[in-house]
Amino acid sequence: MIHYKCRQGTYPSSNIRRFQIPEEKVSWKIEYSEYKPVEYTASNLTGKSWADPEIDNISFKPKWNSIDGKVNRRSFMGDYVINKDGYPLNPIGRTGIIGRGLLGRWGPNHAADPIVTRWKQDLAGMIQINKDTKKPILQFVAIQRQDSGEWAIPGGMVDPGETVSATLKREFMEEAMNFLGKDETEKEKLEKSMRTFFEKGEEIYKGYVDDPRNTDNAWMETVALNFHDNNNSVIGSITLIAGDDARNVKWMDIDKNLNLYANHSEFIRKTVQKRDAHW
Ligand code: RP5
Ligand code: MG
Ligand code: MG
Repeated sequence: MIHYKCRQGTYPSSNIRRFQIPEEKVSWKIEYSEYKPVEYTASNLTGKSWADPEIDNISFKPKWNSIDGKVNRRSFMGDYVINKDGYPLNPIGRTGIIGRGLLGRWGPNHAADPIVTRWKQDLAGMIQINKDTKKPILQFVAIQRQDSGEWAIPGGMVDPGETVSATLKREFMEEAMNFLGKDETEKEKLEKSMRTFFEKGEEIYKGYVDDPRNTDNAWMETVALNFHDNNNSVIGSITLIAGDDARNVKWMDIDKNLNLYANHSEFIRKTVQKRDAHW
């Protein structure tokens, strides 16, 4: 695997330019003495409960490559390297930025991505077949991200001590159902109605995410699961409402022209293969 999105131009929500790295120099194994990445850690990380302190803070004693109390510092990519200055190194290679950028954790930042799908139907309830591929068209619940304006899977960070399956359901309800904007009674009702549906997910992807926020020392990893509403009875019949860090939400038709945040299109393609849908 190689990363692209986290090597492009300006770092998100900043005017920091990434050091431009030719593809053949991405790997740490390749000597690159001209490499002079810019250091950037967003100032609003300081003091946040979800963020680590600076590496040289004497009270910070991270257990790299381990479950560190409630924080998972293990990588799906195998053990990552800690450089001579004590900084974890991105398992894919150079990104043109050192520090943490916008990410809270040094090393892996774990997320979960719920890929909620259904078959596209017409008003009469007939499943839509693509004329060329003769395969049924799959739709997934996509959100438009507040930060970049790109469409994406409604994923989010795994909170300390939280299970991945809890994150998948929570993030979906927050971003695609505006859970946080509801009162306690509504929240309870919604949570209950989603419980069974979110019990039977199928794993699609586990590993590194080519997220535009990645740096040489901090990066995103995810577990993506597919929850398929085969007869449009659970999610298919519920009104989607954008919430939290989503500015829009919709059922998006899937085909090979998808252009999503980070490498989310790749996760969707894998879902299509699994369901033998149109691409
Ligand atoms: C991506 O960022 C993951 O795949 C997930 O969709 C998302 C998590 O970050 P936030 O949505 O919380 O910003 O790398
Ligand atoms: Mg979220
Ligand atoms: Mg999110």
